[in-house]
Amino acid sequence: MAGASDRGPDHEFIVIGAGLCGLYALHRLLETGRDVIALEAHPGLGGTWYKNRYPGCRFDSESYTYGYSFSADLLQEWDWSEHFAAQPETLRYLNHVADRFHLRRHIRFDSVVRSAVFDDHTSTWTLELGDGQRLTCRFLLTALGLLSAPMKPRIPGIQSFRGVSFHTYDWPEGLDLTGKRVGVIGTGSTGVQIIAELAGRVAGLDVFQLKPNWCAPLNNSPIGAEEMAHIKASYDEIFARCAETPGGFIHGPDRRPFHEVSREERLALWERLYASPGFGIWLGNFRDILLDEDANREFSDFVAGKIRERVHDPVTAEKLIPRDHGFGVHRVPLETGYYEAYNHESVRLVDLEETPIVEINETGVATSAGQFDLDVIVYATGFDAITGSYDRIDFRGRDGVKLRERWADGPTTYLGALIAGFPNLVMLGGPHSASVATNFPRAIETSVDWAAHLFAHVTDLGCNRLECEPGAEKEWTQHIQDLYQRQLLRKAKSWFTGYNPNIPGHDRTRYLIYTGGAPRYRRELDEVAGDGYRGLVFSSPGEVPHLTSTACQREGEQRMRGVEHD
Ligand code: NA7
Repeated sequence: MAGASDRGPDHEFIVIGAGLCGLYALHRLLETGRDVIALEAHPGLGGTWYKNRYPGCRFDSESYTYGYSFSADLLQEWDWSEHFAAQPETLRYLNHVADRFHLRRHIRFDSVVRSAVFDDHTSTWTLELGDGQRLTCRFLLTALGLLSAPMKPRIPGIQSFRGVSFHTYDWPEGLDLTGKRVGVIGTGSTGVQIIAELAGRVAGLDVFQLKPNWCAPLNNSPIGAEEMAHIKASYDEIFARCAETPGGFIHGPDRRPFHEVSREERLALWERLYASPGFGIWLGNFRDILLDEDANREFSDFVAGKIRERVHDPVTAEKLIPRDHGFGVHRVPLETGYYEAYNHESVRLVDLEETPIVEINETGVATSAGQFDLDVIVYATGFDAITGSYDRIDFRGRDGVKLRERWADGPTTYLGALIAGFPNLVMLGGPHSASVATNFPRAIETSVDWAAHLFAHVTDLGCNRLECEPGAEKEWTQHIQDLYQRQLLRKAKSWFTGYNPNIPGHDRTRYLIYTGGAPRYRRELDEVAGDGYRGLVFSSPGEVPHLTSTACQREGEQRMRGVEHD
């Protein structure tokens, strides 16, 4: 495939995606006078918040920790209405940001990227869009989202259903469920939010549960004018707090050794956390709960007790208590009235471990226990997490190497940002970065800022090509795997470990996320930058790219040293 024309590439930078991360990348690069556009697959911006429009969709990050931190004016002019805002408000916020910083005219909507091919001779990327158009750029940035490749289950007869059916990512606009018999398949964070919202509001709700998750109360509430004014006056402290916690939230772990704290004290803390807003129960709990089997079991028993208190029917309550993993080992869905949903007469829990789905037919779902006739089937079955959105684009690096094939057994990266053999491609919030297990905006600001500094360095050197060394990628990928070994989550079968029952080959651990915590991740990025971008090679087109030090890099460094000495 041809690369850039003699005039050079169409753009210096292309960002794929105009969600939370892509918007910030666009802003950051425009601010420094770069030539950049963003390509967005959908007709509107917002990514996750554009696509997830199901009833009950909302944050479980505190709203005021979720906004961008880069502009004091923006922080002061935006009011959040709830501690955990619902999707429409977040989407309004992102549109406000796009307008406020004049980003919209740099975004090309309805632009699905089908392939991205690197041309070794010109050091450019050529992108082919869904409509056949081609665009070239020097540097390609991916802001594809973590959960943007929806997965429906592989169930016989799924096409034959004559009612309305869809994945939660494609909730039909204006769908009225009044008087309908609805089936929800899947009880992850999404299913849990939908089930709580629909219970008692539809004629019948059948929940098809493969395995239960440990859920905990969101404890949401409105933010009044006075409280919002206080939040606005405290943003410096709020972001400083987020910067010091592993998850980038206001909740940080209690590092007291679990076994040295009395049972009474533990229970008092847990009661308080259960009644408190947000992820405190997961991320503000004893750190040992995520590391030590005994501590985890004791806390899981506490939460099981809460489920038994909240669900009236004891048989249903037992079915809602996970047996295969402890609390916090999977991503914890936060809920508002989820367990009480099962106290409605019109809600039935179908335990698929006991009575598996046999087929989907014209009128509904057939399990080994019988037929469930439905008007609507909602597939809340999750995503091909993190790498799925990469697999859906045909990325080809040096020598035509296909990323999809390189990553067949799991991703290999350097710093969660670079891939050996894929020059001039920088992933923002990609696999192996901290953004996956962190309050997303806090993490992507780190990734985007780091990339912006990297590009400034490339310009200062006078080079226009960057690439990571295979050895650096190997080391980082091993580091990611080692970090998992300390945590109980290494045993989990959830999207945190790349497990997905609907994707062939994803039935074993794939190491997808940086589990060392956001502060450590930032330190590691800073150290690499401080070391003159250790593990990266900078060059110009025409130079042999796999030398550890190229003429361009040597001359640039000498020049920069000269500048420093002047
Ligand atoms: P998740 O958390 O991946 O949940 C998917 C759910 O669907 C989960 O309960 C799965 O059960 C279930 N599932 C998957 N395949 C099937 C089949 N074939 N049959 C029945 N049930 C199935 O996705 P969500 O959309 O809920 O949440 C994604 C993230 O969005 C969330 O973590 C937040 O960060 C935002 P399993 O757990 O595998 O037993």
